[in-house]
Amino acid sequence: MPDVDRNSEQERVIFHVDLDAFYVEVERQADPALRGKPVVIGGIGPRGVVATASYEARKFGVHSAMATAVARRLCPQAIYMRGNHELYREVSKKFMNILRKYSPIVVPVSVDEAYIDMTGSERLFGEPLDSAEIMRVAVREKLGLPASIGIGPSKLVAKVSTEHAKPDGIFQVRQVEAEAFFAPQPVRNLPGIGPKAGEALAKLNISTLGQLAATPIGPLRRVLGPNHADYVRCRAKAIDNAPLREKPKSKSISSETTFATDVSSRSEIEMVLKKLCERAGARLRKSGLRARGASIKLRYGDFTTITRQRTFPAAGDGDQVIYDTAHGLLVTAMRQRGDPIRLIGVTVNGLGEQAAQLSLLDDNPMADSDTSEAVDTIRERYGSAAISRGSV
Ligand code: DCP
Ligand code: MG
Repeated sequence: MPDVDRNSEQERVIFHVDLDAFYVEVERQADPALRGKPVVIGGIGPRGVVATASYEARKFGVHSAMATAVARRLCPQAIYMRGNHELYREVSKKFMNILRKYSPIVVPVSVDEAYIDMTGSERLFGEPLDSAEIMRVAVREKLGLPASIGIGPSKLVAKVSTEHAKPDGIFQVRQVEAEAFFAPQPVRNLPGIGPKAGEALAKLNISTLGQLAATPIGPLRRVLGPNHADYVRCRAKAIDNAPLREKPKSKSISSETTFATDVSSRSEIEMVLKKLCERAGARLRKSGLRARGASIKLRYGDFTTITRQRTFPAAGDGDQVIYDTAHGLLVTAMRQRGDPIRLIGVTVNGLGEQAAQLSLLDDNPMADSDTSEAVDTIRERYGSAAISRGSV
């Protein structure tokens, strides 16, 4: 992998913009009484999961993806509320449109996060630190929301910079200083290094990005995989030549797990299924998309694998509709074959921003199989008397 050519054209100027405590700040716009207080948004039932927490609640250790029950122990004084995802999607669109006033190249990466190519924009908006401040003020004035901006010569450096800008700030790192800026940081700060890779690297006594960058490729290939190792080590040196263009949107989101030993207890399988549904649901909502349906995958002890798919009654992004659908499929599959299960997975699919509402009364009827599946789902939820098809 070549080093960055410092004599090549002008260094790119990439902004990574990320709203602070997005769901919370949107709720605070609607209800100013929530300002300055610890607020937690997410599932509020006994098995709910935290979507996000205000910075006041984060001081107590509350964070995204934590069980709400744990959050309640850490920060009982916080205000707990369910989110309004429809509203967040609307605000997200407005946010992206504000960013588009500053550059033709704006690449949204999640509901509240985008990369912007600001290369060559100095004549229009001034030096990067100044244009970033103009942008932050615009977001604050038009939406009332605090934003943080990381500035770098690549998406990677800009994204890592944002973490240092948060909350409500700007942080710039230039290419000449990027490797030194990365070196002391924990490996987990590198986007793409999750808990598993973090643990694997810890076994090699690698805890910082500087150590990772200096490790011979052989041992790294063993723990990170032959293809991934070179890529990760390059990024640890803050080298990233990836173009800004949007990567093709994935049409599905999956989450699966392999049991330590094959399991046949229905309640145990249901518990895991619930977790997988919540995980897929959180990723779905974070992406700002809705799904049209879900599928489950079951692998038995003898490695035979089945998948079962069903369409939702209406496009959705809630844990409940995902779980209800996946659970219905599981029950049917287990009735057909009760053997111990080795692996279980959940996929939400048919993702889209405007995923159309499936309506049984639609003038323009959907494919019959979709109708049947939607009817099946409603029957399962409300009993078979709840719905019957017009022609029956
Ligand atoms: N989100 C979610 N589940 C997660 C992570 C995020 O539902 N596991 C939602 C809630 C967040 C929003 O996506 O408000 C944006 O995610 P961020 O990671 O940007 O988190 P925040 O904007 O809340 O906080 P910050 O960016 O200040 O760290
Ligand atoms: Mg955010």
